[in-house]
Amino acid sequence: MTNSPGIHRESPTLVSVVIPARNEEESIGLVLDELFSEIGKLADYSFEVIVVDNNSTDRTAAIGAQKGARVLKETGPGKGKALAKGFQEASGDIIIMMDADYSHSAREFPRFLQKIEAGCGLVIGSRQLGRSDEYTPTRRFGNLFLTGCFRLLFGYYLTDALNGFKAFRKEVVKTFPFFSRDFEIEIELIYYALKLNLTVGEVVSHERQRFGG
Ligand SMILES: Nc1nc2c(ncn2[C@@H]2O[C@H](COP(=O)(O)OP(=O)(O)OP(=O)(O)O)[C@@H](O)[C@H]2O)c(=O)[nH]1
Ligand SMILES: [Mg+2]
Repeated sequence: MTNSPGIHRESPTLVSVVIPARNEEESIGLVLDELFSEIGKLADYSFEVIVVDNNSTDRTAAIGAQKGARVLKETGPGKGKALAKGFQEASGDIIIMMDADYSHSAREFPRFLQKIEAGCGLVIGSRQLGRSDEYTPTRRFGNLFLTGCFRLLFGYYLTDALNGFKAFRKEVVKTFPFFSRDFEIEIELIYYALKLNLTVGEVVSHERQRFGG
């Protein structure tokens, strides 16, 4: 981070940003423009940016590459499969995953990274704490239900387990094979972090309205 007090490093920590994207040509350029601008301010880290596309029928992959991301193609369908591919290819010590629809902002990266530096193995951006422009009652209920389950099963209080804006240490995705096809990968990630006895934390995160269809 820019001039973070007390942090002096020999070489910057590598962070891999993994972005699953399917038919996001309207937003992926904006997301990457904001991202490259923000990471330029974080001097204590270096970044690799990976967009994982599968079966897009629009210009998502072309725009991703043109903006400077490494674009991977996953043949199997689903966000879960795309993320697993990105995790496999990521070489950072820390991985940040975020959506391609402009809901998540790289401006929030410092919060996530600080929480990891403070000892968390996995950090979730919480829309419950940071509010959302597109939280529906069904989503809120789903999240509250899951929150309750986690509390009962693991004694953990999480306010927004399902958010796709997360940061974690590489062990979380380099130790076990992933089975999820779709959005259940959010739970698989938390499960693996807990299995590794890592601390799971949350940061305030604001969800913007998705940009484009
Ligand atoms: N590669 C890939 N990415 C996907 C797939 N399905 C969804 N995504 C991406 O995963 C992220 C989250 O998907 P969204 O469609 O935004 O899901 P959501 O936020 O629950 O729903 P919205 O309210 O429509 O934004 C986005 O970046 C999508 O492009 C898929 O099959 N393959
Ligand atoms: Mg979305």
